[in-house]
Amino acid sequence: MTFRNPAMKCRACEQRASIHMPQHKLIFCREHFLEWMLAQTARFIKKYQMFPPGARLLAAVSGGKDSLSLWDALWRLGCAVDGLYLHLGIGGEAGYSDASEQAARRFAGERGLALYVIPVQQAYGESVPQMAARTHRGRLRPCSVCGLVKRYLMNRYALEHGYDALVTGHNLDDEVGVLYGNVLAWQMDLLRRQAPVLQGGEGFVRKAKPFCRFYERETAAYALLRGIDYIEDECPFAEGSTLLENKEALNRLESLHPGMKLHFYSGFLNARAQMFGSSGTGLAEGEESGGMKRCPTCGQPTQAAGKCAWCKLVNP
Ligand code: Q46
Ligand code: ZN
Ligand code: ZN
Repeated sequence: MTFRNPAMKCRACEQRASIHMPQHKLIFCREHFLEWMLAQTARFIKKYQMFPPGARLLAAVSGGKDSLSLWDALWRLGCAVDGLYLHLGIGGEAGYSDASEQAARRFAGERGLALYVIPVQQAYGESVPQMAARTHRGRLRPCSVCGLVKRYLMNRYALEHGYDALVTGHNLDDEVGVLYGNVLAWQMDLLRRQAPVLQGGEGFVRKAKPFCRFYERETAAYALLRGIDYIEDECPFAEGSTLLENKEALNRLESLHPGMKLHFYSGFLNARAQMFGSSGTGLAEGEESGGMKRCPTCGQPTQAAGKCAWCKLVNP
């Protein structure tokens, strides 16, 4: 992941380089790379007006390199940021959920940060794979049920505990992978909602992605060079997903044209400013369709009248 060629010198201090980023034409030692990542994170937060100084933030933590690196960076930038981990009950050979919870707990413990854990099976009677197996929605696509569970529980937790914004560790590879899929299918409603920050309101917490312009390689290097002990295993359900296929296709293009992923994303943000009037801010889910209704069971927003998708899932 890191670049160690004794002939390569850091651009800032002439010490031995640790990382080469041809897409930015930058070469840095460990210290200057970590400094650059923090400065860039602060710049993106400001540029896209993600949240004001002093905002109370909740980081969605998975135990992986992106979310732990983001939590670390925001903490070092002086943000007030707690963590939320959802134990989804995903097993696999490596006991994915147990191992990732341990990584998140270790990280928080080492830094004295507050981490809240929601054990889904204990709290709602079923793990996410069990919910998926029981329902038509999830039988072939567990990620669809998992996405619903994560969106609902994180949003609700953040609102009920008075956080100003929920921050997630999505990186550039995630963003362009989703963007590519949405463009291929011309999903205009999803394109409208894909932005570095989604404004809150009407039962939705504000959501921000401060790492959305970092390559996955950069967030991995941040975790490695910072000594963050993250879980390397991917969720067993991620294998074979369309998102992974999209990412691989884009990686092939990137290897031919360094910087291509960043151009694709920043070009999209410019185009979205022309199409929707804002480059960096998207509307909360459902807002563009003319307001939301309230779920009669849990009070959370829902597009259709009657029970929300979460209540239908856990209480059919
Ligand atoms: S955790 Fe859940 Fe992901 Fe696993 S089941 Fe799919 S959505 S892949 S980010
Ligand atoms: Zn240096
Ligand atoms: Zn509901």
